[in-house]
Amino acid sequence: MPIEVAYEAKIERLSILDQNGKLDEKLAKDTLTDKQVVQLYEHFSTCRHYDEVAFKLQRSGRMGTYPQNMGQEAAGAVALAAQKQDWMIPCYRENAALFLHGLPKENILLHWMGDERGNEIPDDVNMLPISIPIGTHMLHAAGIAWAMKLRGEKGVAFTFFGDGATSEGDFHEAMNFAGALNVPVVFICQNNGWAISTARSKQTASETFAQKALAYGIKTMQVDGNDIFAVYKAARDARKRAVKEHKPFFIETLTYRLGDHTTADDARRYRDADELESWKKKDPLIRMRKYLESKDLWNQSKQKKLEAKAKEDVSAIVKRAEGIEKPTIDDIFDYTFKELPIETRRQRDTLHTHSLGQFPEQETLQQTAAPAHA
Ligand SMILES: Cc1ncc(C[n+]2csc(CCOP(=O)(O)OP(=O)(O)O)c2C)c(N)n1
Ligand SMILES: [Mg+2]
Repeated sequence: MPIEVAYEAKIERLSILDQNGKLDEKLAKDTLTDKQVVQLYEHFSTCRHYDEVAFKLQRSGRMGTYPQNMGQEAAGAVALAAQKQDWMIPCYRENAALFLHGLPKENILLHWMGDERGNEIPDDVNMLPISIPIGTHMLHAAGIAWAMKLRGEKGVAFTFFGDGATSEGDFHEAMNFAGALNVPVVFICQNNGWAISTARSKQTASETFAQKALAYGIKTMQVDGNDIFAVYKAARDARKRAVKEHKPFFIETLTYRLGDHTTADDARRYRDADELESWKKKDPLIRMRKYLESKDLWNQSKQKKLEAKAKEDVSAIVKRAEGIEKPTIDDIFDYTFKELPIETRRQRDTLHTHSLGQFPEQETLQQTAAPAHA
């Protein structure tokens, strides 16, 4: 028997708008309209300001940890490719896409303020709450896509995760499931170069993250993740294919985390300053602005207006998040058990009359005890 080639593959990388704001007109054909680019620029700029404000809220003790999205806003273009019936199953660095798909902007602040109500998704928005465990939500995405396929619905599940998530078992399980069962899920791997302090070079020996999809029979490509045209086109085409053929698709976006991992991190301790500087030049917002200015669609006065509006909008969002009625401590009891066990009922009933850690009087115990037959 001769030696035959059992499998050969190539991974394409798509780039349409370069870092100088220059557009490849041919590839950009039938993608985003000027109006959409302006809308996205305004939206992403507002998200960038939101990010800065969230950082300050944490620093001033008004919020818990927060993971800045700065530099990765272009992934939000996925939401323009998505339809209302599609699902978003996110990680924690996709604010721009989630807001576009209908998540109220105060929800993310509430989440990081430790308020569970930040995870309440409006009924008419197909989205799961942000996932802090990395990779686990990819299985939920594959399951949602499978359900849509079984029900004959024309929807797609878009799920976002990072380069670090690809080292989790859940990543492989979700990919295997999606490939073997042919379900309409679009995997978006945001390769931002780092998983906290683990550099991409230490994460995997694989030349690309995209090629991991091939092992599961899933078509795949890389895109410039800071290029809205490339992100949009890849997501739109993946969606079309997913709906038509019920097939998954994998997109690796090449992007960069311009901030620290979270407010609990200091990336200067492990990251090269030159690397950061080189990626600042590839910032998605800078190239969008250059592009819009080159087409006379943007100028300094519009920029000023936008900055003022973003300030106003974000401060209203913070006001809404901080102004929400505080939960009472009774909520722990009212929403954890369907029927309170006797011990817990005792704790609830004595909560308002005793300081924490004190045992109630014996009479109180007897008063609150349930009948023996209950
Ligand atoms: C299952 C699980 N293991 C470990 C962690 C701790 N952890 C939080 S973020 C992170 C790195 C994630 O890196 P990546 O997937 O590249 O996403 P990025 O933060 O860069 O957006 C890790 C290991 C976690 N959240 N979940
Ligand atoms: Mg990462």
